[in-house]
Amino acid sequence: MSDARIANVRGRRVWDSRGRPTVEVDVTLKGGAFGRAIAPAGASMGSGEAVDLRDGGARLGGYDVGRAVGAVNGEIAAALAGMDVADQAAVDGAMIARDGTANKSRLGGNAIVATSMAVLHAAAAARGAPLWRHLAQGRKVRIPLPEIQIFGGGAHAARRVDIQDFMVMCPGAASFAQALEWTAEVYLAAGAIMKQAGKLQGVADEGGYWPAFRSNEEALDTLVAAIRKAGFAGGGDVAISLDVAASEFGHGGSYTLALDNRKLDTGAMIDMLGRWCAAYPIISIEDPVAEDDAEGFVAFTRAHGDRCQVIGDDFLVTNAARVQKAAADEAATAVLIKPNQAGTVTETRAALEAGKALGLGTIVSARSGETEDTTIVDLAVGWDAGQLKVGSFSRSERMAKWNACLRIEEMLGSDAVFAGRGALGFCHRSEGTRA
Ligand code: 2PG
Ligand code: MG
Repeated sequence: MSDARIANVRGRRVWDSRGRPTVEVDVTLKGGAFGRAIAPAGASMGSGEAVDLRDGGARLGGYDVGRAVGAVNGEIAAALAGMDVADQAAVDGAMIARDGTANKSRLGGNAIVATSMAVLHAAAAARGAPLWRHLAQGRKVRIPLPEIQIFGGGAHAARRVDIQDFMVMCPGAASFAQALEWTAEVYLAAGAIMKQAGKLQGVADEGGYWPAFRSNEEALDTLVAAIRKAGFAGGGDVAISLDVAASEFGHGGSYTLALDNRKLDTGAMIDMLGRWCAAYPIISIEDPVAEDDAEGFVAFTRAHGDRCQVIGDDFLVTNAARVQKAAADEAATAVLIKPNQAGTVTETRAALEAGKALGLGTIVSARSGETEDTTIVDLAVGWDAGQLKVGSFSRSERMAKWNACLRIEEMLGSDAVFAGRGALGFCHRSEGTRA
């Protein structure tokens, strides 16, 4: 292995899939190895997330990252100079200490996460290994079950519908490649249905069709129709997954479904989602209630967690302590893992390992603001997360990630094990579905 001490850290402004500025970081090691990563950005964010540093003001909608890039090239570069990238925890710890805030708001979650991931890439490069293999360290890993959006909504589509992500999962597929092919058929069929109905109006932030629906249920009905049209009966091989992202339209136990013109309390919200679970082939629901509704999470998981995966996203914000508490309270059966919610690779991994150790499903996830950076795919495979959420099946910031995972599956050849149905997290271990 070449000299793995950091010679140079360089940040720059690049642009994300919403046309907004974001932070890219290059890390060069003394031995010449190189790593690069770009910070993604969320739109529907948990209040407990690491906070991005943005310039504010009128220019570029306030989204510019001049100060965050300055932090990379100034304080962060100085703090990391000479450090060994083989010790990711020490590098991340140095940035956390230098930042000095609980939410990384001084140097910026965007500056810190891009640097942390660039350091990880440099460490893999120094060992001459693909990142996923570097992370697997010889352990057996699975190719994740993908969760793929067909209709966008919520904060990603000007709140045209309340529910944020209408997705499909293909637990019956034999491989990642087959899951993508089946999803492509569903995406195609959904587009044809929207066109025929005169409702094809482009795509939302993550590439799912723009949700020109009269009700949230109409979106579900259309998704079922698309699954059928694509040749799948629905429920077995191809099923539905939702990200309700309920923190966007509810707090204090009160939920306002603007499209349906309904106000619901927590109990009514859980009942409505329960009716959907009975009427539609839904196998996974993310953030069914708001991040401040811990009792709602417990009640929903108790009612439906035996047949529907219950994912905490805004609720758990990739935080190991919150994951541990949620597992102890049986407030979720799975945890979404987003590196920029935690802010460093080390903390992201801690949240994922906490989830796995406690029998929760783990889903590595992109953000609604993305780039060509495919680091999360390596994390999902190398850490054996079992599930991967990247957005829809269009737009190259999404397809770059699906395609990266296809290449890993091909590289593994006959050693590739597709996580499939077994990766889903449920309440009861009796099916042996949780590894
Ligand atoms: C989510 C993500 C991705 P955002 O809520 O899970 O769909 O959205 O990045 O806007 O938080
Ligand atoms: Mg979410």
